[in-house]
Amino acid sequence: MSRFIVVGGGGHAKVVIGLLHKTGAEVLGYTDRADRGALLGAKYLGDDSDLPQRDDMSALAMGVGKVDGSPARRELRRMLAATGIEFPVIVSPYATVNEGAELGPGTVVCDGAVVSVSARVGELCILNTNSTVEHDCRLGANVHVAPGATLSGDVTVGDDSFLGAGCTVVQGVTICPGTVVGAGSTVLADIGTRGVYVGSPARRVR
Ligand code: JB3
Repeated sequence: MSRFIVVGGGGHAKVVIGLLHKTGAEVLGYTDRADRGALLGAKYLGDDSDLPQRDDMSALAMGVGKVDGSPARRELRRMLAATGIEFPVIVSPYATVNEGAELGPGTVVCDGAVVSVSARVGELCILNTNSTVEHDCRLGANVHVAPGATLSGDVTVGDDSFLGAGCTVVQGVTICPGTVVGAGSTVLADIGTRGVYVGSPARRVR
């Protein structure tokens, strides 16, 4: 059984801890900048600085979430890679991952999420509750598909993008890295300039 330490102690960390419990993994605790109390029974272990010296863990999980187009999580993972400990894929037993789908290291697939046939998802992505990544989608690294968001077939999403809760991206659209799509928006055309896009059809607002 893998013995995880979760990096981060907020709401997303709690989701990840809950998923790990459901998969039967052991959670030794979490690291953060300050003690945020027990998270579903997982205790605070201090900050990240001790992680390279710890010999009691076999896996790390990224518990720091994202609601922006920032690469910060990827940079954090690169720093922690110095520990030599990997970030395995974490898939809820209540998610559906179909034939030919690929998930990169550290990607988290939450309850009710669907990854359709031959979709390729990069490292450190969050496929949040009830999100859908349809057939042949291509997601880069560190993409957050928020709860209820739907990517139709053949959608491409660049690194570090954030697709807000309940948004829809129609088939074949390509979204450039670092893009933020607002909750409930509908993306009908390619997005080639990073920024924040809102509305139906989604338009750049900054
Ligand atoms: O939208 C949904 C469903 N979930 C959101 C999630 C994806 O992102 C959620 O609502 C939040 O918007 C966000 O969750 P997160 O990241 O848990 O939010 P927050 O409460 O801000 O917790 C982040 C925690 O990570 C804070 O306690 C930070 O101190 C901690 N943190 C930040 N950088 C870090 C680091 N912890 C460690 N160990 N190392 C870091 O470098």
